[in-house]
Amino acid sequence: MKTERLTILKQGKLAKGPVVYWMSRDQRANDNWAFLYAQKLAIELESPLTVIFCLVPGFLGATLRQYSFMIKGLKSVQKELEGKNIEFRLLTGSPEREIPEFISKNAVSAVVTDFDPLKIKREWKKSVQENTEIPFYEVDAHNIVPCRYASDKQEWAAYTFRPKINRLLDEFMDDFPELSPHPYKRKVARADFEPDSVLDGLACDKSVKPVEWIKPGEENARLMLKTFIEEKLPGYAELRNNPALDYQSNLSPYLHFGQISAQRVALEVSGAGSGDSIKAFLEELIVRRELSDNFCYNNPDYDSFAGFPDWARKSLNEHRQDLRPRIYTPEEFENGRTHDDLWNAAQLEMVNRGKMHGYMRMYWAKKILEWSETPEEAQKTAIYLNDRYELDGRDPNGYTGIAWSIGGVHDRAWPGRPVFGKIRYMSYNGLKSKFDTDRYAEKCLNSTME
Ligand code: FAD
Ligand code: FO1
Repeated sequence: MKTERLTILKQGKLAKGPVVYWMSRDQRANDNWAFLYAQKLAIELESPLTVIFCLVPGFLGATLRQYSFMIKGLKSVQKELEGKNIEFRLLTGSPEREIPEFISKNAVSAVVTDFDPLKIKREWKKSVQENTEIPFYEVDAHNIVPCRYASDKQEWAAYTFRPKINRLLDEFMDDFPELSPHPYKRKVARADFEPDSVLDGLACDKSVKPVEWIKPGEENARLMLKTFIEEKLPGYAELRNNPALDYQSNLSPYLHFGQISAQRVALEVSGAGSGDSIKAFLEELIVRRELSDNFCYNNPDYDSFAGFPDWARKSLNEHRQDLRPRIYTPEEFENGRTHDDLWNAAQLEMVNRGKMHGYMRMYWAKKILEWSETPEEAQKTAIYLNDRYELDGRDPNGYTGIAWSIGGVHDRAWPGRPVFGKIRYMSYNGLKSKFDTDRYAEKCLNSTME
């Protein structure tokens, strides 16, 4: 593994027990640099290897829809590890308490965890670091070019970030070794878990039901990738921004939960050729996605108005008193009860399918800005609804996508207009000129969780 992926959070003193991989963002057995590093360490120390996942009830407002997808995915990880002599334990509670407790009860010799720029994750790690004595490592298993290495500051836009990524890409598109069967084993009772009983006992909002059209887990993620490459990739450049059609990969729920590696996706897609569609897809998968991690890692205000660039804050402030053509409450937004049939259709698609078409997400968020009292309230409503219904929510891509739409992050200033100021505007008629909006609305009205 390239050492640039590794950060030593704590030197510490080795103990005698197993090496632990504290899995959090990258919830997969294969193509996982953090997991591979933990195994390398365990083999060097001639120690057993244990994976722990700390299940946190009410994580950033997650509902049954997201927990069901995640926990069923974790079950498939546990099954895969049985054959490799690697223990998988599901802990439940706050990591600040559960992780140090597991470490001391099991005389854990060292801990490896995966990288995540979100504030809540960094707080967890800081607390664990302060309450344990053993070595604590972090490996960026999510980005192809490690986030901390790609750039040492918040990037202004995709055009400033792209050259830094492209210069390093070949070096970091190295192939993954296999996760081998582990030579050392602990004599402890197995700790199996049953997804349905874990979900029954989990305190979370169960009114947002799981969706059926997409199945969780590494195997299903690879199938979705295969289908995308074979059936949609050739048309991606031309049709990906047409919400009436379905030319996106549908990989974001898998990428969000780390059930597939973005590096694996990039390796397979690059292997399929080098045309415009491949370039367009890799731009989104690598530059746009890793730019989101760069934004969230370098800007602690990634989820608030303060995180917008100066020009955008100034412009939105100058237009605070502008008359809003409409004002909707969060409930009216949530129930898709606005005057705009296309906005309502997109909201229905998100509620029913857990995944709104990418092109409509921009329009959806921008209209929330136009129809809310203040930009702060708009951002709050957009984050709340996105994270409540989307399978890929609670993700750096989401905070960044909403900050781009409402606060001009990674975008430039546009000619001023009421309410928006210099924030890029999108119009209903603009959509009508771009794709068959009736067909899209029809698709959404017929959408179900199936
Ligand atoms: P594809 O077009 O197949 O793209 C493949 C992958 O590339 C995506 O899974 C994603 O990882 C990456 N990607 C594509 N577009 C973007 C983008 N604009 N920014 C960053 N990465 C991108 N994405 C999320 O993963 N979670 C979210 O919560 C989320 N919220 C968003 C909110 C708004 C307001 C906007 C404008 C965008 C949001 N996005 C979010 C980014 C993008 O819309 C989704 O990643 C994409 O639609 C996911 O569907 P897909 O995997 O089928 O996309
Ligand atoms: N990560 C955890 O380590 N433990 C959890 O219980 C957990 C729940 C969860 C629920 C919904 C969701 O969208 C994400 C969740 N995550 C959890 C975090 C996730 O693994 C990602 O790391 C971040 O959300 C994105 O960086």
